[in-house]
Amino acid sequence: MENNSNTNRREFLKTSGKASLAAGLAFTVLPALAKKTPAGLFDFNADGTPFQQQPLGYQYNALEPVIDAMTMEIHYTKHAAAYAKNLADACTAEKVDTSSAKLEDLLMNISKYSPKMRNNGGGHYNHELFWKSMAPANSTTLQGKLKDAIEKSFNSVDAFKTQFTDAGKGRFGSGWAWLVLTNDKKLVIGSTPNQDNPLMDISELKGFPVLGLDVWEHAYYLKYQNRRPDYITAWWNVVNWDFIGKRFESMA
Ligand code: MN3
Repeated sequence: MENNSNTNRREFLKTSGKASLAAGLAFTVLPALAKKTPAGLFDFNADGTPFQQQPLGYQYNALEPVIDAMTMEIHYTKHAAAYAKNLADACTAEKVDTSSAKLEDLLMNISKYSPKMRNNGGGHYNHELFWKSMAPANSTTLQGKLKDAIEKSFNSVDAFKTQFTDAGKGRFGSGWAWLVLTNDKKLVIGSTPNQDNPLMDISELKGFPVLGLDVWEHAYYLKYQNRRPDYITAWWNVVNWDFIGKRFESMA
């Protein structure tokens, strides 16, 4: 599987003008998904979130003081690891060949699978994106095309942050706040319940998830207890704008 995947990726990158960009990202651009995706619907050319949990790109304490080391460790080694394991179990039970399937394809067709697949496929994808979306406090800057697009869509970066923060605060119970690029290339903000995400065919909020924020209590309770708004306000300091900016540019 690894060999095939790497070979395909190398062959594709050889012919892709986006090679240098894609190589720096956790996902690359694969023609396979675009072919399988119905025209005009989620035609994002995005591939590649592995079905297996990937190594965390930093230490558990790297995001302190915004996110404490114990929260990071429990979140990564217990919660997120369980989603990956349960996703693997669901794939076995529902005969999804994870050596050839694309997780994004699965999510786009999630209505055809069990609630277990929905919860854990979403849970795994969301967390893999979440880890990569963060970096040590104030180590990156929102700039370039994403900043321009945000200012155009929401009038200002502050207004964008306010609207996104409100989406996270307003999500009742557990879920995620999202910045989404819609199929007609508009940036919108919304939220999803539980581990749903905007790629899912059952989701009210639809599009390519540019940025997602975990607002489950397990993401913040040890440090912030009931103060979800304080967690979100602090979280802006650890957003990895370098990663998110490239992720946006690869789709915009
Ligand atoms: Mn979580």
